Amino acid sequence: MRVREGWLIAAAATSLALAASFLWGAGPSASVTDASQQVFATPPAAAFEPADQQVGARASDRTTAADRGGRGADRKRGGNGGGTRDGKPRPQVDIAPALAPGERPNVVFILMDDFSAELLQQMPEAMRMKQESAYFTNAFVADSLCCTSRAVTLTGIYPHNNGVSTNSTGPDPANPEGGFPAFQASRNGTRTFAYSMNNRGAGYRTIFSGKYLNEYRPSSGDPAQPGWDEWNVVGGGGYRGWDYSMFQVENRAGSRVLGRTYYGLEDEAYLTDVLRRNAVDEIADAELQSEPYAFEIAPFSTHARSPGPAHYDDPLFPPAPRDRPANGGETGGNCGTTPCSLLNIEDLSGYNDDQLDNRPTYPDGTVATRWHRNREFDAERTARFTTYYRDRARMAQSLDQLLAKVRAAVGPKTYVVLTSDNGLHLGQHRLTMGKGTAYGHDVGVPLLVSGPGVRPGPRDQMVSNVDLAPTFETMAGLTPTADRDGASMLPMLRDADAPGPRFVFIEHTRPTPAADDPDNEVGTELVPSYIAVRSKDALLVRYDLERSPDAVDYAYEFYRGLAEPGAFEETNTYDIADPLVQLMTERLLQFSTCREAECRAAAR
Ligand SMILES: [Ca+2]
Ligand SMILES: [Ca+2]
Ligand SMILES: [Ca+2]
Ligand SMILES: [Ca+2]
Repeated sequence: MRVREGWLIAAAATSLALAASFLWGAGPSASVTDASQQVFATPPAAAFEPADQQVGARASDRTTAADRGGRGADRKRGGNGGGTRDGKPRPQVDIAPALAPGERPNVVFILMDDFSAELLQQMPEAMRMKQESAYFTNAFVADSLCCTSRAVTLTGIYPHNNGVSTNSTGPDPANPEGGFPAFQASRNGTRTFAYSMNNRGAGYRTIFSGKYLNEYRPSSGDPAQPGWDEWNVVGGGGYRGWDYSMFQVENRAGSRVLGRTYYGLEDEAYLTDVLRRNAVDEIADAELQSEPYAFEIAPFSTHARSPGPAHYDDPLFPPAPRDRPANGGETGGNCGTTPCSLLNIEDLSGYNDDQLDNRPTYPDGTVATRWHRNREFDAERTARFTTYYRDRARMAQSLDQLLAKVRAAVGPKTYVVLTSDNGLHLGQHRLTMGKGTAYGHDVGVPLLVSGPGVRPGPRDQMVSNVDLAPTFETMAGLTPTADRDGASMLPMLRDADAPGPRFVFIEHTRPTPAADDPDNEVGTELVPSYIAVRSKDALLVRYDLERSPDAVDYAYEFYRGLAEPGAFEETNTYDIADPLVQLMTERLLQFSTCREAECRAAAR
């Protein structure tokens, strides 16, 4: 077994860190208050190593053992957990300097997996990033299912327009309902933000690392995916954390095809760590190039492992070995900002909430059959969910270490965007582990953005992952392509008071069960198909309780007061006479068939 990682020698990465610390310690960002007045200063050429030295080092180091490159570079650059870039206090920055006209910034996009919002506060580096970022308190995903969400993120197009409704092909391979086959069947590969930034004159170098789309099962020699210059994508097995293959783009006889590298069971092959080392090396190299870059890093954490454990003692949510309890205890290990013992699942809003008053209702007021079980979780089940919660917080620490290294490696012309494809529930609403609902624990995600011209602080506009692709395009100076359903968030990043959407839309198709779907948790499978609209304070869901695709049985849930701290979807108060229900029903119907500008108008 050969482990290949670490593409840049430690010395080269260290010199870049020095250059970055020059910019942060004494650069133009030190006391900037007005974005419009600021442009970048060019760092002195002497701060960088000659570029040819970097390239040579990178090429020659490709096949050396694990620790030579990435890990060595990591260690020299401050160890795990981050902190300041060079040990000095951070400069007091009101706002990062804006770009000069025509300057093209870089974009690093970190997309976590099944990461529920409460985990963010366990991550010390994420909390530091939040201080320097625009952070959205109302960020949602268009569906809380991995593949559907990721297809929306890549394209800025809703499932009903991009053709990816679920994670899996489904019963008819000729008409795939989801997964990579559906993504491909609808020709989404050339509709991604990466394709746009690469091919529409902006000239970006585009890089992808980690988890791409469900049922993407590459083999060595397969053609590369359109739009991406570099590709470090995990094939099957990424959910276990170990024992997986990664595929890179290689040139073979003039063709861009995929080559495969296997990673085994050693501690250092832990996937989030491999992605961290890859990210450091890719960014160190890309920051030195004249062309701008867009880099999506998509770890599999904090998704549950699937199918079985890679090591016999791996828990369902497998943290890096260094973050686990030393003697298998419940409360030890590294949960980040608080001891693991303080994390208890019962403290999350809506845990074990009785569902009798949540049952959907028909417009005539009749109550429908509830769509899930209403069994109260006992002490044993609660203890198990608490164990999962703590292991997820432990898993989040390696994400945090990745984030720290990324933030240390990027220069001031680079946006860093941190979010997740969906959340997760573990006993809230008496739902056993899963996602897929329209409730906040599943569709609400963290969204932090730092970078040039971004004014730090909270944002309360209603934004969706459908808005990410057009945001990245406008960051690159492009007009979003005409087929986008979402809108750029860039004006809100620059000005917290910029007008933004008032509604986000969610659409979920109950998947045809597939045995190998990593999301086929019981708590996901029972969720009926629905469409939903969410405002700051209210949620309207229209379920189709008839499982057959040939018939419908619409019933509704409506919740308000959700803007209150700690509020959750507690009691269904759907009433067709309620003017807010009527307004949101109107929006929902507009959304159900909208395309492009119609979708953006419905959200305003
Ligand atoms: Ca996911
Ligand atoms: Ca390119
Ligand atoms: Ca139906
Ligand atoms: Ca209730």
